[in-house]
This record gives sequence, C-alpha cells and structure tokens, in this order.
Amino acid sequence: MADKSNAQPPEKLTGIELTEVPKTSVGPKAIGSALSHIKNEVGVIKGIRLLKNLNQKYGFDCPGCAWPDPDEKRAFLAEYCENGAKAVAEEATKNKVSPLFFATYAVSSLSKLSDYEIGKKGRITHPVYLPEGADHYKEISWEAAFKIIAQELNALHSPDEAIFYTSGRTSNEAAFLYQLFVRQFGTNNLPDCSNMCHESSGVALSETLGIGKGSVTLDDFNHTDLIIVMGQNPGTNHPRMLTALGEAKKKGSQIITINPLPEVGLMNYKDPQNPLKWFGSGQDLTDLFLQVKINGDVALLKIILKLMVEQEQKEPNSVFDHDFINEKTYGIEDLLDDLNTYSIAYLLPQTGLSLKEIEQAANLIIKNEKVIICWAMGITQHKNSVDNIREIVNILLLKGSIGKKGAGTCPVRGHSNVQGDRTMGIWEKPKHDFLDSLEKEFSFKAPRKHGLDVVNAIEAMHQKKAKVFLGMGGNFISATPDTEFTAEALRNCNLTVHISTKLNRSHLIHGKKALILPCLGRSEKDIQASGEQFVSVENSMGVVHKSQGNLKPCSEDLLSEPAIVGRLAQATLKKSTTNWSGLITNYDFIRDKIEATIPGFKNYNQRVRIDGGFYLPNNARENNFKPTHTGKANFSVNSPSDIVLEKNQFMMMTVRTHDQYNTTIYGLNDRYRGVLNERRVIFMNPKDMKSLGLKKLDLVDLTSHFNNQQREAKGFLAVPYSIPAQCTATYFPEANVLVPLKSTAKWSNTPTSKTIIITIKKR
Ligand SMILES: Nc1nc2c(c(=O)[nH]1)N[C@H]1C(S)=C(S)[C@@H](COP(=O)(O)OP(=O)(O)OC[C@H]3O[C@@H](n4cnc5c(=O)[nH]c(N)nc54)[C@H](O)[C@@H]3O)O[C@H]1N2
Ligand SMILES: Nc1nc2c(c(=O)[nH]1)N[C@H]1C(S)=C(S)[C@@H](COP(=O)(O)OP(=O)(O)OC[C@H]3O[C@@H](n4cnc5c(=O)[nH]c(N)nc54)[C@H](O)[C@@H]3O)O[C@H]1N2
Ligand code: SF4
Ligand SMILES: [Mo]
Repeated sequence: MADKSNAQPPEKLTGIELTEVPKTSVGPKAIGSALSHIKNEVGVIKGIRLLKNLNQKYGFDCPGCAWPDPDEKRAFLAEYCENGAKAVAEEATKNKVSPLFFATYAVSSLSKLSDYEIGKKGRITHPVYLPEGADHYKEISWEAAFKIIAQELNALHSPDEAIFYTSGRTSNEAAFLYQLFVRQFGTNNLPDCSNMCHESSGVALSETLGIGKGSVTLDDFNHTDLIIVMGQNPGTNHPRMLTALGEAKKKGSQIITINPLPEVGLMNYKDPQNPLKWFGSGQDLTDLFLQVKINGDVALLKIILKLMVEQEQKEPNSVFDHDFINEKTYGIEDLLDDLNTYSIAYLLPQTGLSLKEIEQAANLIIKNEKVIICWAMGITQHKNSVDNIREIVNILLLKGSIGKKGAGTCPVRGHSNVQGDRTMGIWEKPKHDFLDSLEKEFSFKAPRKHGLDVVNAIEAMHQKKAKVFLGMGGNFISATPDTEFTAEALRNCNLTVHISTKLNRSHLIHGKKALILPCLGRSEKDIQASGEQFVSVENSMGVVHKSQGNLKPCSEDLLSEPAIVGRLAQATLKKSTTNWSGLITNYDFIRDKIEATIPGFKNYNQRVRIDGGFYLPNNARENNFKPTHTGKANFSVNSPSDIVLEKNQFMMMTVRTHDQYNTTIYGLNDRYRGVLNERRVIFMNPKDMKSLGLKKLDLVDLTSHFNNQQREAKGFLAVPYSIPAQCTATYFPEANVLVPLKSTAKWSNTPTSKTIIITIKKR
C-alpha cells in the first residue's frame, strides 16, 4: 500500500527494543530526555535562552499543549515539562530546509520517508513553489506567491470551492485576520483540527451547559474533593497537569482514572520541579483505576448513574443536590426514565469491569460533594462521543457539581491555541451574532451558509467540488483519516498551499500546483513597521495572555502569520474596504478590531499586557445556563455503544507516543510504555495474542472493517500489554489509513480515531 501513493508512512521497521514499563513518570529521566533534545536540535547556548523564556509572564507560550500556567507562582527557569522542552527544541532546530535542499531532493523521493525523517529535515527558510508537473520546489518571491494564490482563488466559480484549514497553534491575531479574509472572500469553509479533536465536547457542552468550553480554572483543583480523569494520558500529553493533580491530592482530593491502559504518569509521578523527590518511589496519583474497555464509557457512566439513583432512593438527599436540580436544570425525569430502561446485567459486559469496581467509583462520587471530571481524546473520538460527554454532564448536574469552586467540567484541550482560534471565529458553523458584528465593523456581507468541516472538506476535494486547499499550519494528510482517500482528494486540487514552520508530508502529497509559505515560530522575534510585536493565545481554561518570542528568526525570509494573511487578503480581495496593510503594522490594531467584534475582550490591549492575562467570561463557571435552548442546564438521554464485534474482530484505538507531537515525531521511543526505537507496533492483550497463535513481536497485518469496506495497513509488531480483551492500540499517524472517513461521531462528525474495528493476520 505504501508504495501505491507514498501518502502513508513507509512500511519500514526501525529495530524495536522492549523494556519494562516504568512504575513512575517524570523524574530525572525526563529532565535528561528534554536536555538531550535541546542539545541535539538547538545547541546548548541558544537552548538556555529559549528555555528561560518558556511560559514566563514576559516570555512565549509553550507550543506543547493547552494546559494553563499557574496564575500566580511561576518557577524561575523551569515552568515547563519534558515535552514542552521537546516542542520548542523541534521549532528552534538548527536544521534548515532551504531552496538548495529542494533543488537536491525531489518531492517524490522525500515522500518515501517516514514522518519522523521528514520532520527532522527542519525549518523551511524561503517561500517555494511547485509548478504543475514539476518534482522540485523552487524559491519564489512572496509577491509572486500571493499572486498565484489570488489568481487561483479568483478563478473559482464560487468561493465555496476553496478550503481554508487551521491547526491550533495559530495566534488569536492571525486567526482573527484569517477568518475575516476567508469570510470577505465569501465562504465559511473553515475546517480546523478541532473537528478531529474536541468538537464532540463543544457540541455536548453547548447543548447541555450553554458554552462549548470547560468550566473549571486551575485553582479549582486546589478546592475539589474528587477528580475523575477519563480517556486522557496527561503524563505524555499534558505533563504539568500531573503537578496540579499531585497538589490536589496533597490537599486531600481523590483521583479516579478511567482508561483501557494503565498510563504510567497517571498512576505515579515524580515532580520535576522538586529534585529532592526524584530519588524516592514517586507519588501515587490514582486512587481507583477502572480499566474500561474501549468505548465502554457510556455503559460505565450509566451504571454509576443507576447506583447514584438507587442510593438516593434508599436515603433521600444523600446524593442529589435538589436545590440545584430544581432551580438550574431541565429534564431530570427523562434521564431517570431512560436509566430505568437499562439493566446493569446488560451494561456490565460492555465495560469489561466488575460491578464491585464500579460500585467503588459510584461510592466516591456519592460521598463527595465537589467533583471535577477531566477528559480528552479517549472520550471524544468515538461514534457516541457526544453521548459520552453528555453522560459526564449528567453526573455533575445531579451532584450540583458545576458553577462552584472545586467542581465542574474540564475538557483538556490539545493544541496550545485551539480554543482561542474558535473564539476568534475559526469555525465552519459561525453564529449569526458573530457574523452580524463582523459585517457591522468591516462593512461587507458575510456568507451565512455553513461551511465544510474536515471530513466534508475531504469529500468535496475528492469529488472535485473544492479545488483550492490552504492550510494555516498543521499537517492535513497525516492528521486526517483514510490516508489514501485523502491523498486522492488533495491531488485533485488545482492548488495546495501550506503556511508552515517545518517540512511535513502535506507539502509532499500536493495539488497540481503547490506552495509552501514559511512563517515565524512562537519562539521567534516578530518585528513589523511599528516595532517588535507580541501575539496572544487562550489556554484550556479560558485565560487569554500574551506570547512573545525572543530568538532571532531562523531565516530572514520568513513572514509572521498575521503578515501572510494580511498580504494574501490584499492580493486577493480587490473590493475590500479593510485596511489590511495598516492592520499588520501594529498588532494592537488587530486586537482593537477583536475587541470591537467579539464579546469578552473589553480593553483587550490593556488587559493582555497585565502579567498572566485575563479570564474570558464563562457562563457555566458563573452558574448561569441561560444560553442553552431551555435557558437551563439540560439533562440528556444517551446511548451506549452499539458496536458488536465478531469473534475474530478487535477494537483498535490510535494513540500518541511519549515522543511525538501529533504528526511531528520527536523520536522513536515510547518510554512510558516500554517500547523503544519503533512506531509500527500493536499493543494486545496477551490472551488474545495466544488465541491468535501470536508470540511477542510477531509481524502482523491489520485490516479495518466498515460498511463492507476494508482498509489495510501492513507490518506491525505485536506487543503484549495490559489492555482489556479484544482491545488493541496502535500509534497515530501510522494507523490513520485504517480510519474510515465516513466513520464519524454523531452530531460532531469527528473521525472515530479510537473505535476502529480490525482483524489481525500473522505474516
Ligand atoms: N507531547 C504531546 N502533547 C500533546 C500532543 C502530542 O501529540 N504530544 N497532542 C496534543 C493534542 S492536539 C491533543 S488533542 C491532546 C491529546 O491528549 P490525549 O487525549 O491524552 O491523547 P491520546 O494519545 O490520543 O490518548 C488518549 C487516551 O485515551 C485512552 N482511551 C482511548 N480510548 C478510550 C476509551 O474508549 N475510553 C477511555 N476512558 N479511554 C480511552 C487511551 O488509552 C489514552 O490514554 O494532547 C495534546 N498534547
Ligand atoms: N488516528 C488519529 N488521528 C488523529 C488523532 C488521533 O488521536 N488519532 N488526533 C487528532 C487531533 S486531536 C488533532 S488536534 C489533529 C492534529 O492535526 P494538525 O494540527 O493538522 O497536525 P500537527 O501534527 O499538529 O501539525 C504539525 C505541523 O504544523 C506546522 N506548525 C507547527 N508550528 C506552527 C506554527 O506556529 N505556525 C504554523 N503556521 N505552522 C506550524 C508544522 O509544519 C508541523 O509539521 O490530528 C487528529 N488526527
Ligand atoms: S504541560 Fe503542556 S504547555 Fe505546559 S510545559 Fe508541558 S507541553 Fe508545555
Ligand atoms: Mo487535538
């Protein structure tokens, strides 16, 4: 398959070594790993300058993840984690992809490399162009590049034939300008990485609580009784969350972890900021671990809800917060009726757990008043993901555990500004109020028809209904499902354009013509006509704050993201009355426009300059649910999984290793799962391996099954692991070819990257 189109990572093994799964995370090994990445990619002296500014109030925001910085205390020199250090090392790398590089290497030969090898080529230094039929990118001037894009866009029959993708690193300022450009051009085709990530959270939370974001602040972790962490691997993906969990435990909170894998970081960790504790046995975090089957969460939560109802009936007022339910909520009767239609005997097998374990969890929820529930991709990337999240909300509402200190919803976001991008209007389904404000402020007629999300955009390109693709960051081909189908879709385009920092596979699987527009990274100085600029971002808890790089840009030929958008808009929109060139001379002018159009940004320029930034309004946090369709917090009725596996079938989830940032592969190790130097592995239950006659490290081929279609990925090594029966795990993006494009979540249309039905064949 890999040879067919070079769209997938090659089927090439790199020499696996298995080690014992460590008992604890972080500690000195993490520091060692971070420093060695910094040393190899960046060099020691520049590395120190880089780390000194990471996550400091005067410095730049870590591009690693959206976990918030502490409001008050910040450790000098060390307000970051191993994976934050790796993320900046990757961006500040010494390696350069110059015009000479492109003259030397053909696109067709580069596409045969793995994502790891492609990423390690480094930062792109000049704008480059691939004309139709050519196999080498060539340097092009910025002016000429903008002209090509403008010509292609303006030659389309309809603005809806263009797709404008966004990944979640883009700053508020760039995102605001970008959506304004796209809407003045005439379309809402603004798919983003959120479509593949927390879209299900947005849908479920908007409907039930009237805001598509979480309700808790970091300080809530200091005041809670119980934290439930579901479908999330913070030791790798949000490492400093472990510090918050550790602090919460010291203050007496308990932690339940719900996950098919015993993820090391959540079980036990060593605080990297406290060297005195590095050499002990670490701190146990999880009090109760429920090793649920993949996609067994709704069934599990339903049993918990049933046990809560049972206890409340036995002992009235011992579980429910009746005042809250009466005053603030709607629809409890429907929930209780629905719960009656399910028996525990029916639900239990879907969870893979014993009733005793679930009773322990229910008892902790029953006896504690203030509960925080955190979740990430293990909850959002299933067919019934919206159900998952609404069921989480049902539990919190029955307890009145929302809108008060120490309690609430905590969807932990991925990309460092994915939440801010949405606030700025990067969304294919914009609200009318928002479009009204844009129209008023910028005197144009905004398109009202909903645009295409990621999955629909791929379909449209495949059907040749969309002909130009522009990506503001990200790596579309490697991040999206159904790699071969998506490759055909991109190849159908007349033009593909990527605004990027580093080389990635999306530059190599291209339209008839292609452009790469290289931009400044977070860590670099951004100087415009009025002098040095800063940008702003919003973290997972709704804090907007500034971010200012301090390094010399890796090349003199880079533009900032806002400058690229401003100049592109100027080249494309002949009738626009917006002063695009003026806006990019000083980002304060962009922030003034944001303040004029988006609620919550009053005195933006003044408040963003305050150390630590400011909180955006959050109705759920303020115990106000008026924005929902009933004007109250809504209980909901939800469905467990309807998937029934055949005897030889397995459920597969795709997860991240400890050494990658989505499609950017830092290294080939997954230290916390004991796998070194290999990414083509499939984690399996040892009993399942035995029943298939598989031994450790046997080579297998995988086939996914959906609507009578089959997709294949060849050459994976079987690794016995602690995972429930009939459940398996592979790494993203190697296994994306198996994710069917049309297998998506109800209501959010998120690809089901965590529920893929496969069969496994020994070579
Ligand atoms: N270092 C690093 N940091 C990152 C990223 C990165 O790639 N590298 N990516 C960023 C992004 S964009 C995001 S969205 C986040 C992702 O953060 P995570 O969601 O933590 O990432 P995944 O690796 O997808 O892990 C999903 C977790 O859910 C569990 N899981 C899978 N299926 C189920 C299920 O059905 N039920 C339950 N209860 N659990 C399940 C898996 O075992 C795994 O622990 O991290 C962000 N931060
Ligand atoms: N099978 C499977 N697929 C998944 C997932 C999964 O769990 N399983 N997770 C999904 C999730 S949660 C997400 S968020 C998506 C991620 O999808 P994307 O956001 O599209 O992918 P990334 O790998 O984060 O993008 C990396 C690229 O962004 C560019 N870049 C980095 N920094 C900057 C910057 O500052 N500016 C600009 N302009 N470019 C920059 C670099 O060129 C780099 O190669 O993938 C999704 N796909
Ligand atoms: S937790 Fe996330 S944001 Fe914080 S330093 Fe680590 S990677 Fe960066
Ligand atoms: Mo994400």
